[in-house]
Amino acid sequence: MRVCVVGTGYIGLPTALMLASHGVYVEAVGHRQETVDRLRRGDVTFEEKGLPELFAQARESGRINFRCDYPEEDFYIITVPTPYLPDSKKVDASAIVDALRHVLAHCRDGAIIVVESTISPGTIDREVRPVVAESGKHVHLAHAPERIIPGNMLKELIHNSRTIGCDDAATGETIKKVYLSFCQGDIVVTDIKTAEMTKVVENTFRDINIAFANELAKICRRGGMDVAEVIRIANKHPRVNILQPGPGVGGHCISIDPWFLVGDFPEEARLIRTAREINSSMPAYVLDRIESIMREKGLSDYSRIGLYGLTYKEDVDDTRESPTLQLLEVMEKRGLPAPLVYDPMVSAKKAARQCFDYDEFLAGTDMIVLLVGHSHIRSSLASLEGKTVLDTRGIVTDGSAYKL
Ligand code: SAJ
Repeated sequence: MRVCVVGTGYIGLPTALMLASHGVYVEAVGHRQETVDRLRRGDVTFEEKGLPELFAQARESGRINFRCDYPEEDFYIITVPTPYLPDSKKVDASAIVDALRHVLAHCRDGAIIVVESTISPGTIDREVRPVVAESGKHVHLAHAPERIIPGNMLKELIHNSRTIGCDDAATGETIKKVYLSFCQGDIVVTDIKTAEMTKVVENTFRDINIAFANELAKICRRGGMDVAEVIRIANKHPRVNILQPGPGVGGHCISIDPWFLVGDFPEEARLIRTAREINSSMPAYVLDRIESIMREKGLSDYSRIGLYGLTYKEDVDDTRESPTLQLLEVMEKRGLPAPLVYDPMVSAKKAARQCFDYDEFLAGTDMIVLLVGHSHIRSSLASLEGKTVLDTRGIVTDGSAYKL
């Protein structure tokens, strides 16, 4: 089997490596020469458990090649990013369309083109099919949305169930064979629009459930109750499973996909919009908490506040849509002095007053706001002794920290 994977980012790279280390010959097409050069040298471009080992295995197999140009193949998987348009909240499929034009210019007649990137229902019909028709090429389109969670991507690539949306059963079977090279989960074949909708619905489900937890945190704060204790007890009910409140929802998936439904169905998607608004309100809510704690403790110097964590969640290095970056934006908008920021997982400069040394960060702060529950802080809670701590992630359980 031979596959061309277009996109070498968070989804494309693990997928390409997984295919190559399971007997498939892979041509991986990257957008930027610099990234392709790094990948050719065997450099892992982002942190993910097991990725360096998988990379080494794939390279040893001799079945992976990184390049910027497009090869002539029969099977393509497109994994490029799909952000949303800030004004209309609709999906921006331009990167898919761009990749598709290149694929169409090089693919063999009858090729299968699978889009893995998340898109809103109807995107293939509206934006992809016309490009294919215009090219005059005969190809089979499919949508097989990825489902893997950063932090546990490789295990989930192998064990998660997958959805394949396509126009005919025979194409579905061919695609299934490719994914079966490594995937041990159930593979469901359906139509394209159902596959598009299912993916967005999965992330929207999680967004709504996190919003519920965040709303409960606000209600419990106002009513003088401990939200962690309320959730812990409620979750003992056999049909209740409340998620955890936090400083907001980040990442390139859950904080974006629900907007596709709001953009396309503004009249109907009311609960979905409200959930998004609740989750987006959390960074400002954290700032309100910081201010009230500062008043209570007689603290007034914002430049001696320390924000711990810049990534969107624990033990990853991805800062996209991160609640901490959103909080920094809110602080700037309110004209407050920039706080110190530290994240052991982030080596690039992302904030004005970012420390790259934990001790330096500790020395410069009176109050620390825990925004991400990295393993690093979970195993060094003793270092916070003597500081005023606001814990937005439920990490400190001995009662010594302020909570959300
Ligand atoms: N979060 C909370 N409370 C929780 C759970 C999460 O505040 O109880 C926050 C996280 O801190 C983070 C955000 O939500 O900021 C999202 O994190 P996540 O771990 O829930 O999910 P992602 O964005 O890393 O990955 C999601 C997954 N989708 C679902 O679980 C339905 C993953 O399976 C998808 O493949 C991925 O989106 C994607 O690429 O679409």
